[in-house]
Amino acid sequence: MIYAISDIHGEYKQFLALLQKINFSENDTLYVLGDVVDRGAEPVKVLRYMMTRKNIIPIIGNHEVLACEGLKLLLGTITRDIVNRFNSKELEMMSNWIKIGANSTIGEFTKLDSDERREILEYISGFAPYKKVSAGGKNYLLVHAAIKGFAPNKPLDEYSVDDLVWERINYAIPYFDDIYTVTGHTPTQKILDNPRPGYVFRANNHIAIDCGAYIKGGRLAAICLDTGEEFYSR
Ligand SMILES: [Mn+2]
Repeated sequence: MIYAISDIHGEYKQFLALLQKINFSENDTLYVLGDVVDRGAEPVKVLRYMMTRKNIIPIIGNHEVLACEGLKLLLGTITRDIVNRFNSKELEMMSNWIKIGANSTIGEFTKLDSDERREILEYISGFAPYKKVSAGGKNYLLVHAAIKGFAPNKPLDEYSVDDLVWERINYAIPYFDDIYTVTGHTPTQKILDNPRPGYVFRANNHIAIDCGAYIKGGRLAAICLDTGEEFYSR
């Protein structure tokens, strides 16, 4: 079976609980739609688990875009006065990243030895911008946030990563007639007039699967792309 989950945000225990609920095995494929890192307590633990599974395919989120830049600055020896080595552009970048929850990622990352840090950074740098998947007779586009500046005839490869990870999507307008767009980025608790906040939201060929794992009372969700079935960590 093929599954998609999104916005794990360091919630390692919920991630393992959800894998157990879907009986995730070597014969399955799991797409992770970005924002693995930041906010929750154990983002690096989640990454290290993902790195051991070839059938887990990561797609980049806005938090990984910032992590790729920020973690690069933390590859060398970590000293108390490390911030003094940053130029003003780097300081601004780090401060923006910390504002959206980077502390847990930085905390775990800086405890690793330098080889492990390099491996983690290399892994995150390889996250795909999007994936197209067919399952159960349906076509899916898996992307973290939205398609900024969407034009029906523009090839997906012509959008930048930033076009795909930051924008708030408009669920009222479908992108495609024959492709379901599966996204995370916006917890379904924050979708206006959503009858089922905190659960998978479907409208107009959109499927929103970020159910706010890091939010109090939220959860991590998986959908099976073959059957449409939903699974929750709690
Ligand atoms: Mn996001």
